[in-house]
Amino acid sequence: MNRPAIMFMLAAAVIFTCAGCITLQEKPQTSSQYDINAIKDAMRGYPQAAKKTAPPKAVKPAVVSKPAAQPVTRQAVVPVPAGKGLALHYSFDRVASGERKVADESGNGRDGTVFGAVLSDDRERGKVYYFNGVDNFILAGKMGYFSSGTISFWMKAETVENWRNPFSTDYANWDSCIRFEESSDGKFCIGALGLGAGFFTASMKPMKWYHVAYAWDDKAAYGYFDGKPVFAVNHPDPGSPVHPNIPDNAGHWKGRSLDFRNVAIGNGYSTAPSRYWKGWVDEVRIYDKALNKNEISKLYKDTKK
Ligand SMILES: [Ca+2]
Repeated sequence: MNRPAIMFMLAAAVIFTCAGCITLQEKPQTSSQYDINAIKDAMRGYPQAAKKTAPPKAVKPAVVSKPAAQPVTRQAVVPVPAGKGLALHYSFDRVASGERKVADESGNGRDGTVFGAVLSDDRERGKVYYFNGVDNFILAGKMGYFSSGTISFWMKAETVENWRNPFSTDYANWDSCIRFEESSDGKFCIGALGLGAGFFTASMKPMKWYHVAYAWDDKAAYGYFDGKPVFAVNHPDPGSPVHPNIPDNAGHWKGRSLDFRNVAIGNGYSTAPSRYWKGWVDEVRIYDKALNKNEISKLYKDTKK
């Protein structure tokens, strides 16, 4: 074969290869087989996950708004007795140790750091934090691995719209988290790859306080809304896929979901402004055990104002 012929074949091979790449990248993704485990995220087809090549690192915020003033009405922190399973507790009613801090009342010293969120007086609940839906959040940071646990908080949305997150266990780090999420049609759901997910409600309203709790043990995950159980789902088979557009199996993602690398209130998934909570959050708790139905009911009643 002469030299020009070889050059022509090499050029043709390069063109063919590149065309293959383009075809692969642009091939429509399908998500038809998905069910409750990928729930809302399957419906929107995970466009971010499909496009990304590697998840970005959690971003350390560079811009810090003026801190909220410490109100004189707040009380000194009195840690709860040990042994109650509380790993973190922010009532926002107590004075913290430093500027831009919120007090952890669990006794574990996990005071949060405030990034722009504003301490506010709520007509119903007293001291709560307001998040502006652009860049406000509170970081509790790294908390380690929770083989079983419960996340509980009160929330009030100023607007109910896609896809704002009041809480995440891994600030702005894409799928590597347990996160809670609202959508414009009034649904409120959880994203927790490898654990099991569900809808808390399909009729969420703005300017209304709701209590949310999500618990998990070694077998299943449980959702509660305003103190009542609303879903229970077994953890998916560790070898099963989590989503057509997301690599790695359920076992991999379960490990990611249970490792609380950077707990954040007021944000989830990414730093897109649409991911920040617009509204209020109060009485955040994380337990290192799965509270049962009766304990969740009591927690709801005890923290309802
Ligand atoms: Ca409060």
